[in-house]
Amino acid sequence: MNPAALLESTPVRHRVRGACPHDCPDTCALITTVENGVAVRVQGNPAHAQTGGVLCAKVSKYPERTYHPDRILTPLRRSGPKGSGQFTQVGWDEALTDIAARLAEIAARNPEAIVPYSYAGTMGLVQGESMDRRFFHRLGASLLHRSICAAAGGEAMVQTLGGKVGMKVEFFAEAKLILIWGSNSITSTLHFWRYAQQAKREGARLVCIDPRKTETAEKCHEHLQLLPGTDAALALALMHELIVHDWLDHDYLAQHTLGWEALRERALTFPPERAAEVCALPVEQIRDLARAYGTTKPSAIRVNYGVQRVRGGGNAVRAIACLPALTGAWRERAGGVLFSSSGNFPVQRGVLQRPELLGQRRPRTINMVTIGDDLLRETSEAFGPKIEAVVVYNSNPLAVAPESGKVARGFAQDDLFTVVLEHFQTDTADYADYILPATTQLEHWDVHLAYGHTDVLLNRPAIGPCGEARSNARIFRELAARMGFSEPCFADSDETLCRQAYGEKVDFNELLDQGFAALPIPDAPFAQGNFPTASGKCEFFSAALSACGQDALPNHVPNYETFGQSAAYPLAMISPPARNFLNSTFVNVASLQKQEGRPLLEIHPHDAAARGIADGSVVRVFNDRGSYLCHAELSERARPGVVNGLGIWWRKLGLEGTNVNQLTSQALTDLGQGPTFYDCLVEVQAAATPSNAINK
Ligand SMILES: Nc1nc2c(c(=O)[nH]1)N[C@H]1C(S)=C(S)[C@@H](COP(=O)(O)OP(=O)(O)OC[C@H]3O[C@@H](n4cnc5c(=O)[nH]c(N)nc54)[C@H](O)[C@@H]3O)O[C@H]1N2
Ligand SMILES: Nc1nc2c(c(=O)[nH]1)N[C@H]1C(S)=C(S)[C@@H](COP(=O)(O)OP(=O)(O)OC[C@H]3O[C@@H](n4cnc5c(=O)[nH]c(N)nc54)[C@H](O)[C@@H]3O)O[C@H]1N2
Ligand code: SF4
Ligand SMILES: [Mo]
Repeated sequence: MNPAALLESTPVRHRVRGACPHDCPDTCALITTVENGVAVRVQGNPAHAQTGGVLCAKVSKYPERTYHPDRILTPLRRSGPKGSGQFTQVGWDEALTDIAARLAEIAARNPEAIVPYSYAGTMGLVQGESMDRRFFHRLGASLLHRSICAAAGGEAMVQTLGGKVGMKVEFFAEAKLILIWGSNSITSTLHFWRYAQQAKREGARLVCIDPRKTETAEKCHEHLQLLPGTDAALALALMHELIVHDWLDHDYLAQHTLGWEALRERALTFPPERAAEVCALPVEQIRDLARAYGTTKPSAIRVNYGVQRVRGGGNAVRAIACLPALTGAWRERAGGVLFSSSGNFPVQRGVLQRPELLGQRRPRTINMVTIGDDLLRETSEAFGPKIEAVVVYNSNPLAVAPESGKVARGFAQDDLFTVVLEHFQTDTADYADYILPATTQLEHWDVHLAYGHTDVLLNRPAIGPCGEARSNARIFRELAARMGFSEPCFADSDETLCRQAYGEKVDFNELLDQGFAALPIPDAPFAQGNFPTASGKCEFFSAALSACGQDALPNHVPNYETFGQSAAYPLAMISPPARNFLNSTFVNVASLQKQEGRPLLEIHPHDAAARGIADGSVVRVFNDRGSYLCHAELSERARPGVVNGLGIWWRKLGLEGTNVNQLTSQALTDLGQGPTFYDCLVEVQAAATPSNAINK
């Protein structure tokens, strides 16, 4: 390592700059203090404006996670039945040779029977989307639609604004009105919340739109506690009011938008009274919000992932993304909307992932949301070959994918060959034939984009690998060698991959010197239009959507499982993130698990009373897909009719070895083929405490 780039370097102590790898919009810049080769402290880098020297509670615990006694430190081979979690240690050479032989045998018949399953356990471009993709492209394995988080909203932004682009997050601090729409920002994007707080101190009004009374909602001036999956109706009603009160920027509409007449007509079918009924909100609250949005400048919208995990999630995000063009909010840098900023990053994906290694082959694509069904499918013309092998990395599908009863049955098949690259023996790792120990962010190189700001970050390794852990990129490099893949790109080191990620587009020396580099993006990117759409305008009307048989205009698309329409399952369940976990990561870190307590379901006292459910008692939550046992928390955080099952606990820590995804559905969203985790009806009943209950 170049000592000049270290912050401090003495024989016993040095500090290394890095990046938080987690699936969080904030992508913080880290400083790790290392003493005698041991990482003793991880802090936020004060020199990085977005991080501001502050980390969340989770990543402040990084040394605890890294040196956790349960870390997997050697390769492991299954020694008991699938799912039993029994393994014996094996050497790297034996494990890699055997895995390569098993994959080669399947590939000789049909490589598409092999499925890579990965998501954003690390968001690093090197450990998440480089050598792994080269390996699977060369092999000809099935492709994966990495849809599990943001597919619907992402597609909506692409079809409306032309990409995952929008306001620069720092300018939320200057807004006078902020709509926090489907985001529990204090939990999920703390650094955005800091800007919102700054704005609040300077007199801005904060409005939260969320079915749950979150800690964020409590700190906003106003909370619209609508039913899940009704956001498009609300957005269209806001447009209705902007139109009838003429709170419109006619010049902006004429110059920089496409399809205004048609959208106008659509919005006029959504008077506030109609939205009030759909959303179950007081009509005055909708009118007041419209007035505030129409008359306050600058107005900014932070729309996040909560709105797009329902059938109509794509349409909802499209409707919301249209709003700033009606009022011309884009004219100012503190006006507009931000969903994700990831579309701004000039990542050289072709160079990193080498799709040309596919040659003439065009493998099928497996949607990670439907892995439950797909693992159980037989060979057919429509589906292609039965899945015979899954290589899992950066993900924990047993815990995070919907309808997990099916996911578990799929992974339990004896003739499925499963390899899991992991730090810990997760629910998924329990089903592996081989577990390979992966390095953490403190132990490897990587380079990052962000989806909540617009800086590139570099991560240097702070410490050597724990035990025999190897980086994902190294593991795939070594598997490639054993498969006889001889293309030169399979020799690229992790550091070389870091340099390739942005090529000449980002100054790598700047990254080496300060750990981050800002992208050159105008402060108010759409003040003069210039949207990255085909038309260069904000596309209310999307010809591309129309061409594939979709509604060309945003509309309210009711949930698959609509509230009030099932006598058997009268409650809507949402399952948003817990504050001290990051998806299913950190669930096994003792100090954080202690903060969260135990798996629980928030239920409104009225709904609980109607079912004879006492606070803290064990309840069964169920629907046709399955049943889940946890503790009830009587709480006004839940609105009547809606229960909240905070995620995402490891199944094996649940009362019956399941978690909330036992109940969620594999149905897909209107746009982008994303998941519908929050489109889920259930019933809840009091249950007896099972003998193996955790009581703490
Ligand atoms: N601490 C912590 N931080 C995280 C994560 C975590 O697990 N824990 N996960 C990370 C990941 S992967 C992501 S994608 C982001 C998620 O970032 P956000 O999208 O901001 O995620 P949430 O905190 O789930 O906020 C979603 C909110 O939407 C609400 N909601 C549910 N259904 C609806 C609906 O139909 N309409 C509206 N308006 N709101 C709805 C939920 O109650 C919840 O409060 O956060 C990241 N950050
Ligand atoms: N019910 C419900 N389900 C949900 C959601 C919800 O809100 N409700 N949210 C959904 C969302 S938004 C998302 S993004 C998904 C997230 O789903 P996943 O992407 O599967 O996220 P995690 O559960 O955090 O699992 C990531 C795993 O990667 C591992 N990992 C981390 N770094 C590395 C590395 O460098 N190498 C290797 N080999 N492994 C590593 C971690 O140890 C961890 O076990 O879950 C989805 N599931
Ligand atoms: S999880 Fe998010 S808030 Fe926490 S350190 Fe990482 S990027 Fe920052
Ligand atoms: Mo996510």
